[in-house]
Amino acid sequence: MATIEEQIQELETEISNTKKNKATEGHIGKLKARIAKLSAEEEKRRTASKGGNVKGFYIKKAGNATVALIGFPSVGKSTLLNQLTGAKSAVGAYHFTTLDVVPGVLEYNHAKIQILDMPGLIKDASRGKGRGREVIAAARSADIILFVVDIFNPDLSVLKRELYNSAIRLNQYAPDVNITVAQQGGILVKPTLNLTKISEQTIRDMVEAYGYINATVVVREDIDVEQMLDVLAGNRVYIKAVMAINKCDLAHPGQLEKVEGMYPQYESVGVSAATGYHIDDLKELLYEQIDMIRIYLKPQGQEADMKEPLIVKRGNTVGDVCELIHRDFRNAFRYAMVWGTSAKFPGQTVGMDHVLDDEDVVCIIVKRT
Ligand SMILES: Nc1nc2c(ncn2[C@@H]2O[C@H](COP(=O)(O)OP(=O)(O)O)[C@@H](O)[C@H]2O)c(=O)[nH]1
Ligand SMILES: [Mg+2]
Repeated sequence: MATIEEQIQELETEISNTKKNKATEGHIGKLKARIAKLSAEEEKRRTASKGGNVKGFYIKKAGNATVALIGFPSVGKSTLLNQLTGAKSAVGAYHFTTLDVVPGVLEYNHAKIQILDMPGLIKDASRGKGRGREVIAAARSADIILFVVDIFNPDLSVLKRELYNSAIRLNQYAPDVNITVAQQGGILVKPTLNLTKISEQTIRDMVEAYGYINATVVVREDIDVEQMLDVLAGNRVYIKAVMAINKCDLAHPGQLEKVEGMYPQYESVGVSAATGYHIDDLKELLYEQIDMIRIYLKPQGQEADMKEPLIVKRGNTVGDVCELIHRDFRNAFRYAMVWGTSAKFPGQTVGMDHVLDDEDVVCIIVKRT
C-alpha cells in the first residue's frame, strides 16, 4: 500500500503528464481534488502525531491588526521594522539575520498595528524547508501581508507560490460556493449564474473525487478550477497584501515606476528603510488597509474625550461599540447620540444598529439601575 505522500506524488505526475486543454479540464480537476483530500488527511495525521498545533513561534496577537513582513533575506525587512516601530530587530548585510519572528508595534492615528519581522521566507518553505512551516503559520494569522522587495531585485514569484501552496490567498475573497451534505440524490450542482471557467460536470466530478457522495453545491460566482479546490479544501485564508519597494535611496530615475508596473495587483510605496524616505506614506497605506475608524466617546453630560479614541473596525455599529466598552452596556442600552459624518444632523438619536464613521463622537445613554 502506497503512503499518502506516494499517492500524492503519483497523482502529481499524472497531472504533469496530462495535456492541459478544455477536454482534460475535468480530469485534471478530479486529480487535484484527490490531492487536496489526501493532503488534508496527511495534515491531520501530522498534527495528531505532534499532539496538536505546529510548534514554533507563537506570537501573541496584540493591537488592532497584525502585519507580516514577507520578503527574501537582505531586502531590508528588519531595517524597515525598526524604522516603522522602533523595535530592535538585528540588521545584517548577510542572509538569515532574523532567526525568530520579531514583533514591533506601529502606532498611527491611535491605532496599534503589530508588525512581525519574519525570517526570510525561502523556496520550499511550504514543504517545511528552513523554518518555513513556522513562518507560514505566523503569516497565515496576519491581517495584512506586506511584501518587501529590493528595488534592484524585485522578483516575488517564488514567495507568491510558497504562500499559495500554503493555502494563503491574497487580495481575494472566499468563493461564493456552498456545499450541503444530503442523504441521497448524488451530487447536485446548482449554479445561479452562467459558468464560463468551469463546467458543471467538472464541479460534480471534483466534489465526488473529494469524497462527497450526496451533496448540493450552490455556485453563486463564476469560479475556476483553483477556486473550486479552495472551496473543497476549506483551509484557505484570505489576506490583504500590499508592497514596499525598498532601497529607493540607491535607485535610478524611472526604476520605481518600472517595479510598480510589474505589480499592478498590489498597492505599493517606494521607500528607503535606511533613510526613512516615504516611511510615512507606508504607514498611511497600512493604516488604510486595516480599515479601522476612530470613535470618540462622550460620557453623558460631559465633554467628549478627544484625546483617546476607541479604535474599531469600519462598519461597526453603536451596538459593537457598546460591547467593547462593557459586557452589560448592550443590555442597559436605551439610545445613543451621534455627532459626525454618520449623523444626519449633530446629536442625532440612533439605535444599536447605527453604523458609525471615522471620527464620530458618540454618547451612549443607558438605563439607570
Ligand atoms: N541603501 C539601503 N540599504 C538598506 C536599506 N534597507 C536595508 N538596507 C541594508 O540591507 C542590508 C539587509 O538589511 P536587513 O534589514 O537585515 O534585511 P532583512 O534580511 O530583509 O531583514 C543591511 O545592510 C541594511 O543596512 C535601504 O533602504 N537602503
Ligand atoms: Mg532580517
